[in-house]
Amino acid sequence: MHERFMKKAILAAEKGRGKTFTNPLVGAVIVKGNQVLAVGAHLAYGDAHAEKVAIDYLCNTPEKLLNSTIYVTLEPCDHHGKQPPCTEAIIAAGIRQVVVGQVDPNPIVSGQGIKKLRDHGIHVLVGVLEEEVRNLNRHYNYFFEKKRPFVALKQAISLDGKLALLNQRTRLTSEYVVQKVREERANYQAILVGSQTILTDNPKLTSAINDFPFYRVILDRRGRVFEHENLAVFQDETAPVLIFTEQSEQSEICRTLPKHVEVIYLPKVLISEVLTKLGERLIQSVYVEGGAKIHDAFLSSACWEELITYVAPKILGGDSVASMSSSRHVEKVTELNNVTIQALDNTIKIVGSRV
Ligand code: AOF
Ligand code: ZN
Repeated sequence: MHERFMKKAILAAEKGRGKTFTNPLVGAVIVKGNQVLAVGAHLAYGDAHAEKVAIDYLCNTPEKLLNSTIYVTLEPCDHHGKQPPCTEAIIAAGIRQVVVGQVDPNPIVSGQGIKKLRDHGIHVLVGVLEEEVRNLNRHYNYFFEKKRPFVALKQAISLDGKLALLNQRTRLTSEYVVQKVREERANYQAILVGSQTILTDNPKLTSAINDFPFYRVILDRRGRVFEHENLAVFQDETAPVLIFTEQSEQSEICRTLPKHVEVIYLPKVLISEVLTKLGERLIQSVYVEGGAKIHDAFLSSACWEELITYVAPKILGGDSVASMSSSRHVEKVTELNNVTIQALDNTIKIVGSRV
């Protein structure tokens, strides 16, 4: 029975997908005598929390809330943020039982909400459909639990494991798959590429949905992109651009860069350092689009969780660019886990995790 109502809360939570960054997807369902009285969801960043939406739905018949049960996918908050604490709304409404999908790993909550409810004599049950509930906010959970952004590496390759012709923009997948990738980007808070990709492809790196904080990140040790002020990422101001470089002599160039571009100097552009800096900006997830050297750097750093590969029925051969290549010597095979395979148009999509 608990599972049935929690499933309904999960479905409600999905309504906010892509619109709540950096807040989680949350759904809530109020039940009394096995009957659903109200459903709520967190629909946009900064907006009302799911619990409050469901409670407010019954504002004209508050007596219905007395002795009811609220199912909520994430532990109710107990802090004053952009919204008032949901614990207080639950207590004031006279709700008798709270069924929670998962504890909120965000340190501003993490157990405080559950404690507050129990201190007020409310019965709290934790962990119903926990795995499904955790899947709603994979990146959010990862970020707060591991204290670094979730990283997915994405590549489109030919049948011979190549990425592109030498120094040429090379389209491997169909327009349909390109659109799917743009939609996939919308599940992440940042896209990351190397300077070679910027110089060869001149992409805008925008996502299909642009109404949430979204970053475009460029790793450019030698500061090569600064010599090309007409690049699409400089012209398109719809999302901030962060450029990581080892070139400290950028002050003159930085003055002439558009306002949406920020340069971050690191003595050495190490993947772990880059991720620390992105984490400090509360970026919970990064979609790494290559090219070959950037992917290889992530591979060797072990700072990644998922590899998404699109295999197109094309052959490049010759001196074309190999996927994930560098001069680094390797002696062991990296095997992926939890592999899923899907056919998209004439392309095969393979997703696997590092652990
Ligand atoms: C949400 N929606 O339905 C729930 C959240 O700044 P605030 O007040 O919006 O608080 C954001 C935090 O509140 C969020 O990171 C999470 O820890 C907690 N619960 N947040 O945006 C919700 N229940
Ligand atoms: Zn809340």
